[in-house]
Amino acid sequence: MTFNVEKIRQDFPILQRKVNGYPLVYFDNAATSQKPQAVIDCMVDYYSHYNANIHRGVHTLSQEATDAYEAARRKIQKHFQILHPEEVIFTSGTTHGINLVAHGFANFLKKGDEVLVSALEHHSNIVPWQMLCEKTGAILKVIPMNEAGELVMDAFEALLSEKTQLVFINHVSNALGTINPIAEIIDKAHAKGAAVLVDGAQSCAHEKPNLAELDVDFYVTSAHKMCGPTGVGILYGKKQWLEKLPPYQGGGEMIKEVTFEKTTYAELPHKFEAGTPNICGGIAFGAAVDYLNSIGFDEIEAYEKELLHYATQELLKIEGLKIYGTSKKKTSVVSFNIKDIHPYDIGTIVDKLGIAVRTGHHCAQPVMQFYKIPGTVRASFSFYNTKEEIDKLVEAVKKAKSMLS
Ligand code: C6P
Repeated sequence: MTFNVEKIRQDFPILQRKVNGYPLVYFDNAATSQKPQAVIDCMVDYYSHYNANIHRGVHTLSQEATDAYEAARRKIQKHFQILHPEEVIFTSGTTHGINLVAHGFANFLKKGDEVLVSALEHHSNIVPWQMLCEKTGAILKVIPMNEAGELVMDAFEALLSEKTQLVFINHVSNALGTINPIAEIIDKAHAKGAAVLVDGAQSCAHEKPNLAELDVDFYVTSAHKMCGPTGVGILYGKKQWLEKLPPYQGGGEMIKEVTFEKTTYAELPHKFEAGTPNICGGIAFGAAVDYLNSIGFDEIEAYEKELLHYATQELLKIEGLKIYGTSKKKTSVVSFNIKDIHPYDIGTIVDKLGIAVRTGHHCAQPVMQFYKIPGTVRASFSFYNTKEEIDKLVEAVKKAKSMLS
């Protein structure tokens, strides 16, 4: 398919709306992506025609819903190039997946063991591990970053040792857009016998990872970052890890047999899927994956690179504007500030002109502490954005600057 942004924009009904009297310019894609009609239709179809609980009923609706949910699991398995469908655990999102693994690792860690986190992480990939360390006496060490917002790989190698049990790292920094060298990190961690968890929340909308080839131990992401609904995501884990990890929650669906004396657990993936899941969300996640693949990840990557280049070039023409995160390897995120102006004020003024950006620490306070700033203005672009929209952002930021200086 040739990339036709105007045609693609028609797939997203929300892009037709106005905000404060101006056509919506949605540049908060790193927080959550917009949803194409195909995903919305899929959800309406589920609730209109075959809403039922799954894996439980012999009746037709339950069977249809179960089949659609399991078909979505296989679709997602194929998309992320995962070897076995039972290695795909449906979760409520990235945060849930990380907490599930951190909870399980309490069984494996002992006092003095080390776990490595990167300086670029979202709070979701910091706090659960701190809680784990408090519980087990393991030590959390931090892979530092440099001024460009890249990880210092020599320091990473120096931190790795036989004591390292686990490395957790995002593929892409949500605050800066830096793409981390995860293949290299996985290889080096494995050479020391450490397992690796990759947080794919910020990369999954921009590229298609090959998890089998990466040989990663755990991978987590959220559907809502990649045109799917909120409240659903996946945890991928290598079968041998998932079999070793204890269940995270107890309840219906995750059991083989329950007596008051003892409960035995269901096989994968159900062992980790207690309770009624987000059935509609899981099915719609499958529809989102289909949608993105129909556009094509090569096309998405190439187009977003153009947007990033253009936005960087045009924003830097504004005097006093500084971009945080200047790695050559970035997704389409521009995090910036203007000298002496609070990011919140810029965000508020551009919103009055219909432009949605995120302002603040982006749930990555350590990144802000590194730069000694309270936060940034973050514009994050998707394949349905245009250069004309970037021009509007540049004009709006200039206006904000003149009003606030
Ligand atoms: N980042 C952002 O504006 P959940 O909320 O579980 O779907 O995803 C959490 C999460 C974990 N890791 C990374 C790298 C993320 O970017 C996010 C979510 C959003 O940057 C909302 S805070």
